Order: sequence, then structure tokens, then C-alpha cells
Amino acid sequence: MSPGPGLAADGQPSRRAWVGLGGNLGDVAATFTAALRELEAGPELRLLQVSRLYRTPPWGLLAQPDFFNAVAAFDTRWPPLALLDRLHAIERVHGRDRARESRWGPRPLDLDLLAVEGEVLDSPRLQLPHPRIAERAFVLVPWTEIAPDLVLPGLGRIADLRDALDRSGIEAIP
Ligand code: A4P
Ligand code: MG
Repeated sequence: MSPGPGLAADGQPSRRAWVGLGGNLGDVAATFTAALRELEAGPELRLLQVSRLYRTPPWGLLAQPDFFNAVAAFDTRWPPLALLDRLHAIERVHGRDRARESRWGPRPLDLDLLAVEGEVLDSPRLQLPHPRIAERAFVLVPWTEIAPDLVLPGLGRIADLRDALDRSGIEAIP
């Protein structure tokens, strides 16, 4: 018998998860393409949609090259912490070394778990929705492209959060 809607073959519910991609070292577009392919490689994640790539002025630490950012939607049956571990493993494959970088500083690839459908978490390793979303136009602009009406618990609707921010300098790459 085939599983019902929203149920993966092993009976675990499949849920929507959104991942933010960022980077400002190396060939970031090629890195994003490779990282998405790697995320899709196993049976646990199915890529549904990816925003366009955006060039964005650096946020937080200003003296560094412009970033590229995008947001991707997946269906997953992984628990959120397993998904976070997978994201970190892929960051490492692409040369990210947390021990040698500064917070908000330059990096080849940053994969943030932005939200998982139905999950509100507040643990040291993982907070969901990602706690700093409402301050970050570089996340909200690409996210609005693929999920404008998504409502984040405690924060509000993605397109409304975007509209409240200064978006100057953020440009889609044609
Ligand atoms: N952590 C907790 N919750 C989460 C979550 N939902 N997703 C913990 C991912 N990680 C989460 O994250 C630090 C720790 O947060 C992790 O070990 C994890 O257990 P990190 O990704 O290693 O650190 P970070 O990226 O330096 O910090 P943070 O606060 O995630 O900031 P950002 O925004 O990712 O900072 N400007 C532009 N224009 N575009 C960018 O992409 N990125 C940064 C990096 C700064 N400025 C930027 C951009
Ligand atoms: Mg991060």
C-alpha cells in the first residue's frame, strides 16, 4: 500500500524545511549548485524549490566582500538536529572551518536551517525558526520569492517581514 499524503514510505511524516544558503569566498554560485545536489543525494531530503541567486551587501561585519544568498525548500523526514548535522557536514566539504573564522565573517558556504514546518525549538544547538530572520533582508528577499505567505510562529508572514526591512543593494543575479 502506498503511504498517505505527507507520509514517507517508512511512516515518518515528511515535512517542509527551508534552508538559507550564503557565502562570499570562491565561486559561490558553483558551491551552491554542488551543495544542493549533495543535499538531495540521499533519500531523506527532496528539493522542491530554490530562489534565484542574490548578490547582497554584507550584514553584521561590513568590511568583507559582498555575499551571495538564496533560499531552498525541501521535504524531509529527518529530525531537525539530524538535518543541521547534515548541513554542517556539507559546509565542511566546501571548505568552511568554523575554528578559523569570525562570527559573521567571510566564508565559502553557510547553510542555515531557517524553519521546519510545525517546529519551534530553543536549544543551544538549534533554534527554530532561526532567531535572527526578522533582521535579515538577505534571507527574507529570496525567501519571499518562494514562500511569501508562509507564517513563522512568533514572527509573522515572510513577505511582511521582508517589507519591514531596508533592502537597498540586494539584487537578483539575472
Ligand atoms: N544554530 C542555532 N540555531 C540554528 C539554525 N536555525 N540554523 C547554531 C543554523 N545554526 C543554528 O551558527 C552558529 C551556531 O548556531 C551553530 O553552531 C548552530 O549550532 P553558524 O552558522 O556557525 O554561525 P554564523 O553563520 O557565523 O552565525 P549566524 O548567527 O548564523 O549568522 P549568519 O547570518 O549566518 O552570519 N551578510 C549577507 N549579506 N549575507 C550572508 O549570508 N552571513 C553572515 C553570517 C554575516 N553577514 C551576511 C551573511
Ligand atoms: Mg549561519
